[in-house]
Amino acid sequence: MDHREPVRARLRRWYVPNAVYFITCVTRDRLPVFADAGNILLLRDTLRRVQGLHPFGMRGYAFLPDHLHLLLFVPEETSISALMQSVQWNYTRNHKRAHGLATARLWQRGYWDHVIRDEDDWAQHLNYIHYNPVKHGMVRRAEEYPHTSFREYIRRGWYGNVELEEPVLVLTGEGCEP
Ligand code: NI
Repeated sequence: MDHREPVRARLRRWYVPNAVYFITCVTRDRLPVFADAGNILLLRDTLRRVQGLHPFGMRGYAFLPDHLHLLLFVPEETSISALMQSVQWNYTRNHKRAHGLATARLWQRGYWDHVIRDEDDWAQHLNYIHYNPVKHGMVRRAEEYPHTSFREYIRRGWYGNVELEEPVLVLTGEGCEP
């Protein structure tokens, strides 16, 4: 499958209120926008600001150089597509401002989403997110990568002392691979 066309590959999109979404979005032409720690700070700031416009709960994240994985609680009043459009649009605006660019096309169009079905599905996707930097060869152990929610989970004791290993269940479906 072509990972660059996650949205067009899906003909229909539906909206589930009060749901947790696993989201993957990819930079345009795999540009390593988030290899720059300053851009990751800008992204974190953008996400916080967008939260004021389209309320959501951040449940997990991995910011990789050329794509993002997010686990988001989306309350009834928020539309996931409006939320993700806002994240991409506002990040681009902030990025242009920060780097003094007149134009910037930073995102591959759209994003891929999956509605979390149950607790097992939740755990599987959360582990997938936290293990992702290892999967992509960025680090050897999940805790070595600073731009995921893994350390916060550890700090809060939500993982106990268990070392994160590669998830046993492999995610299938479009858009998971990035
Ligand atoms: Ni990935």
